[in-house]
Amino acid sequence: MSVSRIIGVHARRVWDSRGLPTVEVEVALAGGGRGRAIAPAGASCGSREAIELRDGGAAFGGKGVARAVANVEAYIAPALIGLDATDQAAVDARIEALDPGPAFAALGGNAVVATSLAVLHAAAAASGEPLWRHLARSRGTCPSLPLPEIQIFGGGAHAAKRVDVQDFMIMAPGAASFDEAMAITAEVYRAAGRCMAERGKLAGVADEGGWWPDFASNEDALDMLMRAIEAAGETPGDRVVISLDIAATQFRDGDGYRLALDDTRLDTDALIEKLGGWIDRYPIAAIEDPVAEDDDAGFRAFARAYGDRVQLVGDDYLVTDAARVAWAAGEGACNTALIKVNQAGTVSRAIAALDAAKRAGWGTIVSARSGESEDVSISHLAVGLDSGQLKVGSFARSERMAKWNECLRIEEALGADARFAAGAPLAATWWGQARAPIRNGEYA
Ligand code: 2PG
Ligand code: MG
Repeated sequence: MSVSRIIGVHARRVWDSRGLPTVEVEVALAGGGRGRAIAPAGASCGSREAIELRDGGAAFGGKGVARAVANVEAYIAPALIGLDATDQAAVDARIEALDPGPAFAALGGNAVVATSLAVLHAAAAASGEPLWRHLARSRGTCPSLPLPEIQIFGGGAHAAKRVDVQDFMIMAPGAASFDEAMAITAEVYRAAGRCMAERGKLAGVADEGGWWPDFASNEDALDMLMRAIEAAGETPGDRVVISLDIAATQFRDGDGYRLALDDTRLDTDALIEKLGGWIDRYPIAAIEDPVAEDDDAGFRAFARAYGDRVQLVGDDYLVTDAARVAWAAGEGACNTALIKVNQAGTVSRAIAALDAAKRAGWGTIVSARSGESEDVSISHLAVGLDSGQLKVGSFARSERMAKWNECLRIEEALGADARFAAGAPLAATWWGQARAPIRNGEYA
């Protein structure tokens, strides 16, 4: 314990990929080990997430983090000094005891997540191992490289709601390695840029690095994605499949949904029918938050209709909460959990949610937020926790590429022991099923 005893916790304000303030925490251990982490930030947030503490007022659009930084220094640091960094559960329990509400509204979820992750990094440093190996060894799991889920077009809250769907993504479950999945995605991403340029629609990128969505309709974006996959020399539905984050909470309208781009209002059944039409028409293997976070009946109905054909991913719906995951499993409302540490607040709570999903036989996808930084913790979490899948945003901007590139380093370090997407057998199954309805050339 003595080398891994926490002797210092320090917070500072740094800046994220949207140019907004965020919290960085450094943890120092008696044996010289150090850990550092930066809080990410969402734009389309679930209402049950850990709450980001922001200063309000005029500066930085009210997004200052002076109070969150001060909370680390004044309350969290003194409570953690002397604790053993390798006992993450005890560290996180001590933080929870300071702010026993479910959402860390007093301390700030941003203060908490940066601290909890920094302690994890420090513990890995004390053990002399990279974080992914430390996690895998201490939990007795076999590390695996995740199947990447990568955004090609941004949308929704990440692109001024220029298109309703938030993330138009691809996965390459037909790749033989993480490295090959990156290479395939690189070609599709660049081809998408060329296709947009040919149409005179190339206009930079959205918040997560996906091409800016200048489309006439949501289907127009899907057709363009199909074209990009083909222009990259791939057959849609063969090595490459489509995945969507609908983020439907963002366009909830009373008890229905308003699709601004299509200028239509749909009830839950009509929205599900519309998405079902897309599943029939395009090689879609995963759909996240197809209905809003408060639409329990909608989640169950979607699961009944399409849960055996696509991954049904809960993000805003499950908010990385173990109890909600277990409850939703009982309801048959999802089959995959998105895991975002800052939704939960602490590393321990996030891992509990991941474990609950695995116990339910679900898939798990470790995920970044739309506001990110150079922090690569999630790459290590995905490998070390054998999540099976990793969602980071697009194939541009260094806050995204840092995480993909870290996975490449880990794959190389594992060498012959590297297993790719081994924890994602469900995704492979869904991919197989998604292939059946593909009819090439049937899209516009
Ligand atoms: C999501 C994430 C990442 P945000 O909805 O899955 O795409 O977005 O961080 O804005 O919640
Ligand atoms: Mg989402």
